[in-house]
Amino acid sequence: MLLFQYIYKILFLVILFIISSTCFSETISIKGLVFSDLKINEVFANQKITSGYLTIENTNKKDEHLIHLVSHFSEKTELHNMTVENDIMKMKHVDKGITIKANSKLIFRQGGFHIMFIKLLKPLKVMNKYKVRFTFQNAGTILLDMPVKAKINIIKKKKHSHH
Ligand SMILES: [Cu+2]
Repeated sequence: MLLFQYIYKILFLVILFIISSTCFSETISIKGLVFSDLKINEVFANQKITSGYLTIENTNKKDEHLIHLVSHFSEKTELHNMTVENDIMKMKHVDKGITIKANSKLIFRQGGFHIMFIKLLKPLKVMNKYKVRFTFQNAGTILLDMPVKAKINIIKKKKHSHH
């Protein structure tokens, strides 16, 4: 009897794990653009800023240009890039947008391109999804749900200085 209960519990956990992992690894394909690995970094206590990441694959035969971003949960949403100048990592606001060449991928990552959500207007909950409006030159406006993910590694990170 007890053994069965135990097996059921394990089975339940395995199913839960599969469901949650597939939920968070979804790929969205719109107008030849494939979006994956969407993520907003967890926000701690009184933090009023956070970053977002994703991968955009351009499967079209034409170059695409990501021009503009808007969200309802932050006063400003900007495209940023990290560059190294004289051995110092600097963050730059990419105000002219980013080109995603035909048949290539743009990967947002820590230490590279990222989305900066500035002056958060409400607390963001881990596991919840928040809408972000992406504007592309060819594909137009695309609304994406970006999930907030907990930071798993508690490795000391260099402070990402802001503005
Ligand atoms: Cu930034």
